[in-house]
Amino acid sequence: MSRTFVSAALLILLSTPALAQMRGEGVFERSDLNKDGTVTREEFVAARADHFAKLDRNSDGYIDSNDVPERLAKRRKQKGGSDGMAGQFDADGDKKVTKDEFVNGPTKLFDRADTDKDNVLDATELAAAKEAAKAAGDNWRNRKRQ
Ligand SMILES: [Ca+2]
Ligand SMILES: [Ca+2]
Ligand SMILES: [Ca+2]
Repeated sequence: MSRTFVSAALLILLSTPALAQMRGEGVFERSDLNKDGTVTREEFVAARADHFAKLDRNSDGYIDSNDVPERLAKRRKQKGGSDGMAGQFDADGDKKVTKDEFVNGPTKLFDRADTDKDNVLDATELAAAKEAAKAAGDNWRNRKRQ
């Protein structure tokens, strides 16, 4: 009974958009702006502007530690990451990520998914990326359980 409750609670937690975003799930679906089933690099970058607005939870024009839920920040530290967004996107090192820095930032997620390097994620590549994100999530869940 309590075990079921815990699993259900965990499932809800893991389905929250913020957590899903951190794992890269759903990012590409949302990036397919013209809904043709593929995501070009242009679409991916354009979708970031929208993505930024969601991450900037207090709408002050920056993504900084105030916008990162504490439990996510902790999880990143445990994984040996730096202070989250700052490391990857903070081009001028002021610990804040502006919209410009975010939109023009590295596209690691895209690069990793674009296995044939043609700057377009086709259906096969999108499916593979989704599987990889799911596997990463499962790994994390399994580790938590041990
Ligand atoms: Ca598209
Ligand atoms: Ca900055
Ligand atoms: Ca490709």
